[in-house]
Parts: sequence; C-alpha cells; structure tokens
Amino acid sequence: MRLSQYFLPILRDDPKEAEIVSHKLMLRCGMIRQEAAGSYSWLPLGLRVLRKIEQIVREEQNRAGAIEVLMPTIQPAGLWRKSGRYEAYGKEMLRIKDRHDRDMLFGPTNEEMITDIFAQGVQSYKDLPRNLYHIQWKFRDEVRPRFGVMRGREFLMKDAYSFDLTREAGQHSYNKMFVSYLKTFARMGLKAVPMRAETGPIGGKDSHEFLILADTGESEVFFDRAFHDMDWQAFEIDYDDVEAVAKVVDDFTSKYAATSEMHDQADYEKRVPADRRVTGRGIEVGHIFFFGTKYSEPLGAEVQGPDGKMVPVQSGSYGIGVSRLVGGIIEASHDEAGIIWPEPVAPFKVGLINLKAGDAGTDAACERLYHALECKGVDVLYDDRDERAGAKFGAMDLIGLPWQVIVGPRGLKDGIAEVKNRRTGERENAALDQLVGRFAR
Ligand code: P5A
Repeated sequence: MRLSQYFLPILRDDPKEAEIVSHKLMLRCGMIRQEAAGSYSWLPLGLRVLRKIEQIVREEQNRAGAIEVLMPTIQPAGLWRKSGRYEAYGKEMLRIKDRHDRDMLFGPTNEEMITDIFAQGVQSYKDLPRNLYHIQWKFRDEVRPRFGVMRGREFLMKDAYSFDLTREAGQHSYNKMFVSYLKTFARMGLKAVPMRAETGPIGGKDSHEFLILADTGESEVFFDRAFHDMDWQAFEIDYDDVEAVAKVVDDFTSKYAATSEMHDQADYEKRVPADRRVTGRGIEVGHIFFFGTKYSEPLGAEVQGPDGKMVPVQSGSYGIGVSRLVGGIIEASHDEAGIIWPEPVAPFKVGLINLKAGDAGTDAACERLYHALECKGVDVLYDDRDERAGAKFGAMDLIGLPWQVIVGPRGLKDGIAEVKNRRTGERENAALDQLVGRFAR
C-alpha cells in the first residue's frame, strides 16, 4: 500500500476525550472513529489489525475442534423468554421492535440461539461432542462505555458453545477451550493469565477469565510471579488427549491468580511466598463458562443417550473480546513514540520510508523494493509522500509497524538501506538486494 493513496487520518495532537493510552493512540493513528458512545467505525489501519486478530482466533478455534457458523446480530425475543433472560438481562439489552410489532433484540451473546440451532440439528449422543462458534458483533448498552474499544457498546466477540453428553465430557470441552485460549493469546504476543471468575448474567458452575496485565486494566489482580516463568507458547498439545489437556489446565490453575472479586488474602498468603506476590491491574480478554444444563433444559436441547433415554446436554460458552484485544495489545505494547505491534497482528510488517521523494534514483530504488516485497506477499506500507524525513519517522513510529526500511540517496550509493526494529530501536545497514529475502517468509 502506498501511503499517498491510503486513508490514514493521523491526528497531530492527542485527542482530549481519551483517558488511556490505547484509546489515544487508536484515535491518533486513525484506526477508529467514534460514531456514538461506545460505537466506532473501523478505519483501514484499525480494520487490518482487527482482521489479523480475528484470523488467529479462528485458526486456534478450528485447531481445537470448534466449527464456525454465523448467527445474525438481531435476534427474536422468544428464545430469551424461554430461558428467562429476556427480563433478567435488564437495560444492557437493546430491545427493538420490527414493523409487525414483534420484539427483537440486538444480541449481547448467543447462548439461546445456538442451543436452539443445536437442538434442531442433533438428536443422538453419537453426534456428540460438538462445539460451534462464530465471530460476530454484539451490542450491550453498557452504563459507562469508555476507554474506546476496551468497553464499547457495539463490539466484536468470538463466542463458542460446547455440547456434551456427560459432565466429564463437558469438562474436557471446557479444558480444550482453556488451553486453546492460552495458545491464541500467546500467538498475539500476550500472556493472558487465567483466573477463577464470577459467572454474572451468563450463569453457570465453573468459570475462568483470561487477563492481560496492564496498568490501565479495569480489574485489580493478585497473582504468583511464577506465571512469568511458565511455558506459554511452545507447548504442543493433542486436543484428543484428555489427560494431557487436563494437565495443562491443572498447571495453570494450580498457581494463585485472582481478580479482586474472587481474591482471598489468607489463601494467597498461604500459597504464595511473599517475594512472589504480585499485585497489578488486568484487562479481561477472554471468559469461559461451564453451565451444565442451564440453557439445554429450558430450550429442550436433549439427545438420546446410549440407554435410549432422552437427556439434556451439558454445555459451556467461551468468549474472546476480539475488538477489545486491539486496545489490550496496545496497552501491553507501546512506548512514548507510539504503538509497537507484535508482528503477528501488525497491520503491515514493513514500513518503507523514501527519504527523498521526487529524487529519481531514490524513487526508483523504493519502487523496485516495494514491488519486490509485495510480490513476495510481504505486507508493506510505502511512505512515498513528499514530506520531511522527521514527519515520516514520527508517523512510522506512531503507527508502530515492526520494521522500518529507510531508503535515501546517501545509502543508495553503496546499495544499502537502513533497517530499524521498532521494538528495540536497533538500526542496521542492509544490502538492498538482500532485503526481500529477509522479510519474505
Ligand atoms: C461467553 C461467550 C459471554 O458473553 N457468552 C458467549 C459468554 N462472556 S462475557 O465475559 O460477557 O464476554 C466475553 C468477552 O467479550 C469481551 N467483552 C467486551 N469487549 C468490549 N466491550 C464490551 N462492552 C465487552 N463486554 C465483553 C471481553 O473480552 C469478555 O471477556
């Protein structure tokens, strides 16, 4: 993409309405624009990041055996009356009437609808287990939407729903999602610590939240420093191996970690030596629930068991805040100059800076490099604008692409460009003809 032809409305100053760094940076970089309280348009740069995150979530869900569907955003009220949540959800639910005066709502979550879909499609225990998910916009009329995409009213969620015959099988489905969440967040460069959680309006018996640590997090958290030494990324897992999956869950839940709502100071002091106790703040990026038959009973989701009797299925639901993650990653990864994208979610991998746009030799070298990188499938944003070098450096640091390739007449004489690593700030000279090989996977 050429910057001269892109849509990147960068703001010169920090927007006043933004209280936290991710909100500030997303507005400054022209990633989003507010349309109403808690509701945003995603501009090109922001959308690229959102899509990258979504794709990582999708790949890890598929790997863990979940199957993608897509349900509508607007739901009929009937199923919610059956589950008892139509009234219980209160003012957070946006209620709508259609032209026939039928009660509709903008879905805040999909337990009812998916349970009904499942019930119509599966009749026998032989078709279990199943886990269905979608990545869809939700609306919750939050009392205080704030911090940009972190607590929006309209936001993108991945929500998965598992269906099993027995409590034990349901536990395995829960554990699989637990482990897949560790992998999903690790791929984005995040350590999301699982903590036992309250179940709130979703309900149920067992629940964990996944929180990334950041000073601006909404929740106060208490945890064991040992989490920092865990293997977050490298472990390989066979999702069909019930014991192996349970062991990972045990490893991560045996260490103390709790939000203030669930915190037990005496237990904390008993289980964690003083020098390992860490208190901080966290951002909830995922939340998983096991609720047994809470929805399957009222909604009639039964299957025929091995003995021929009909039994309500055991289910759970598993959410990831896809749009919240964009802000969460920025909270966890920035400096005073701007965002520092972890490579897997970066909107572009390389920012190519032409130091002397208009100079025939520099233009030609940049064009060649730009085309060669594009040909190899490297996402590159080429700053071909006729701007001061300082302005170009500032903009590139602000939007935080992992690599900057800086091409100017002086280096060109020796056939070299400068390569800057945005995270470390390290700069090195590299031969122009080796750059493509370096960035192409
Ligand atoms: C689980 C999936 C549920 O809704 N039902 C389906 C369950 N859980 S949850 O905890 O309420 O939400 C799941 C994740 O969505 C993100 N999230 C939000 N993101 C941005 N703005 C909001 N207002 C918002 N509310 C929830 C969180 O990451 C949460 O973990």
